[in-house]
Parts: sequence; C-alpha cells; structure tokens
Amino acid sequence: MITILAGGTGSIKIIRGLASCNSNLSIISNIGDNFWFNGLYVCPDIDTCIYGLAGILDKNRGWGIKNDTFYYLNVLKVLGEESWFQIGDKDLVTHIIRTKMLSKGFSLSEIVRWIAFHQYNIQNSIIPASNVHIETRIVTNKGDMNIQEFWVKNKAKPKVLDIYYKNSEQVKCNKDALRILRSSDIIILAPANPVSSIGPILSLTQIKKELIKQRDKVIAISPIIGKKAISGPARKYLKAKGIESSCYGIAKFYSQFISKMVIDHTDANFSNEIVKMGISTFETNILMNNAKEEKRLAKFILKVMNCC
Ligand code: FO1
Repeated sequence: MITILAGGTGSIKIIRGLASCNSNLSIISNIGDNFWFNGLYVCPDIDTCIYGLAGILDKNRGWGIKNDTFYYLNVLKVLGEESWFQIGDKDLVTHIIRTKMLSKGFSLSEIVRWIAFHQYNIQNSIIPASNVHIETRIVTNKGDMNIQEFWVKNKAKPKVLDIYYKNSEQVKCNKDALRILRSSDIIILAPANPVSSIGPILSLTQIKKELIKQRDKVIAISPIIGKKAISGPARKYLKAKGIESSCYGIAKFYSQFISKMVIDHTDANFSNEIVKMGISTFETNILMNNAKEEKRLAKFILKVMNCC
C-alpha cells in the first residue's frame, strides 16, 4: 500500500501518476487551506485531488473544474457580495453538498468519501488529515489572515512575518490517517509547499510522531528546482519560516521524517550535503508537464522504493 501526503496544485500531478501505476494508493490531504466563504465550507486541496483523479480538474489553473462557468459569482459581484474567491457554478455544487452534510453531522472524512466515491467513482481513499478544522494563518504587515485571504484576496502582496496553524495543537488527527500510515509500505511527501501544504499535516502531533517512527519508509519529492518553487508562493512562506529555498533546505526541514529524497538532476550538487543528514538522494527530471511525465516520475519513485 502507498500513501501520499499532499496539498493541491503542486501534488495532483504525482497523485495522478501514482494512481495510474498502482491502484492501492491513499491520499492524506492538507486541510489548512479549508475556509468558510459565503456560508459554504470550501476545501480546495481535497477538491483538487477529487477533480484531478476524476479527470475534470482545470489543469491550466490547477484548481476548480474545467470548462466551469461563473454565473452565480458574477451575480454576487453585481449585488456587492463577496466574490474574490472564484468558485465556479459546477464547483459550487461540491461546496453546497459538503456544507449540507456537515450541518447534518457527517464528519469531513465521511463527506469526502461520499463525494469522491458516489459522485465521481474514485476508488482511492482520500483522507482529510483531521476531521476538525485547522487553519493556516499568515501573519503579515497588513494583519493576521487566513491563507486564502492572503493568497487570493490580497494577491500575496503583504509582507509575510510568520505562518502558523490555528488549532492544530489541540486537534486530533483523523484516525484513518494513522491507520493508513501504519499499514503503508511506502509513504510519499508530495512535491508541494512544505509550509502551506505539507506543514499543516505535520503540525498534527500524532501524524508527526508516526512519520518519525516510519522514517525508513518515507520519501519526499523536492518541490524546488535550483532556488525556484515548481509552483505556488513557496519562497515567501519558506523565508518567513527560515527555511532555505533549495532542495537542501527542504531536506533539512523534513530530516526527522524522511530517509529518501528525489531531487532534480540539475540539483545533483546538493546531494552530498543531503546524504550527510542520513537521507539518500535520487536524481531525475522532477518536472511533470503531461500525463507521460507524471507516470514516468511515479514509476521512478516506485522503483527507488523497490515497489515495481
Ligand atoms: N486560487 C486563486 O488564486 N484564485 C481563486 O479565485 C481560487 C478559487 C478557488 C476555488 C476553488 C478551489 O478549490 C480552489 C481555488 N483556488 C483559487 C486555489 C486555492 O486558493 C489554492 O491554490 C489552494 O488553496 C492551495 O493549496
């Protein structure tokens, strides 16, 4: 069994690649970017995973449903209501169903399972890291805001002073996440933002402890090539957390949990320093621009882990 810890946009490519090679794949999803918008509970990373596996993700944007329309949002805009977060008309259905089920007392895991399996026939388990709301908060020179307010509403312009995960210390992780980590042969950290995508999952003490125990089975894929993030605003977040923006910086941040790391072949010069932390490195082209490249990288990882 293979488990991947994942965020959204940066993770879905390798998730698709792995799912195309191995059906026994479970995903533990970030929940730190979940938030309430116009009375609806929105879970962007979970939805990116569902839409990506269902083959309906808008691949250009990396979120939402392809060919979606924004009629309802435009009406909200005309009426002067909040419309800065672009939820499409088809995407809206997911948020309405989820919010309705939450109000009836279903847990987030149950809801995700229902939507993924019954609406989209996805066979993989998608497990929210916790069933309790935790929130990635960005402390900036313009105030303390949730990650969507920072990234989308304020276009990532304010100066980032700190990042924290509200509620995560008190909250228990999803018991299914622990069960799946314990029974996995391989645990993969997706090439996602270590602070905003993987960080909220690691902030859950029980998951962190389990990964430390399972270190031999854990492999990370670098989300950085040279000094640049493959996608998203990694640099600002890494800087605020004092993490060097390079595969070495990421390896150091993950060193308690990982025994192996896949880095880009152009970053081979970092290998010696990473190996000194007890982490074996494997070099290849880590960019995934199409389905063939997603599958190629997935196969590379499975081979490194002696899984195919
Ligand atoms: N990202 C944007 O930059 N602008 C948007 O208006 C936006 C809307 C949106 C709607 C649904 C959804 O699932 C994701 C959406 N995202 C949008 C992506 C999201 O803000 C982030 O990329 C993820 O939270 C990062 O993990």
